[in-house]
Amino acid sequence: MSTLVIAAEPEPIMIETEKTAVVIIDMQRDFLEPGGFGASLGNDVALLSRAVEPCKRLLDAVRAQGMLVIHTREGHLPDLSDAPRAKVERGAPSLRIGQPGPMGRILIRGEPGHDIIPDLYPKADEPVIDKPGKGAFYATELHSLLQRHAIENLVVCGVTTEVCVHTTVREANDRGYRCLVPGDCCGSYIPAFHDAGLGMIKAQGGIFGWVTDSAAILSGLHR
Ligand code: C5J
Repeated sequence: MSTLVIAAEPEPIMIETEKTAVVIIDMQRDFLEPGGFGASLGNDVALLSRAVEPCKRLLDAVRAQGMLVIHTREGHLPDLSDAPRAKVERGAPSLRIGQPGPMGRILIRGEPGHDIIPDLYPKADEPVIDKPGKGAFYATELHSLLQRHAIENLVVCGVTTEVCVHTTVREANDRGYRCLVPGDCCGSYIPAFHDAGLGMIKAQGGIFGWVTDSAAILSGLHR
């Protein structure tokens, strides 16, 4: 087991690699690729794709250490039985969950847009958590999976910073996990929300967790 000290805000954090999992939130084609759901809503997907290279470097490094890597995907069953009406009935009718989009039915499991982008594709032995909500703990097996691996710390990255990353960090914090968020491995369509989201995590002595960047984690791993 290696113990790492990672430079972070509001203060450095010490983590043991065997008790730490990397959770990559929703790096799905529909959110990140031109022609996907995010782009069809008028968003500039380049703002999210900036996070891909840092995530890749982080993934390569933590995989080399044998650390647990978990991927998540936001999406629903084809019959929408796991999608609350209040969620489905939001936004322009033609762009709602389940409607045909540029990459298949929007946010439906098994559709091309629901899949993870090729650059960050999960390895065969890496768990993929399909989640119907914004948070990765709601209605999923994530907590029991982490408990089985005796995980105490999470490195949480992915998209979008203020929605699914933030919700997951809040859920994890309430369940007793220490969360470290590398800001350059996260992205938002709204830069001010990205900055505010990271600011909220580290404020008040790290009320939800710690904020760092991929370089600091890599340097902690290689020290
Ligand atoms: C995620 C969303 N993944 N913004 N979803 O953040 O709806």
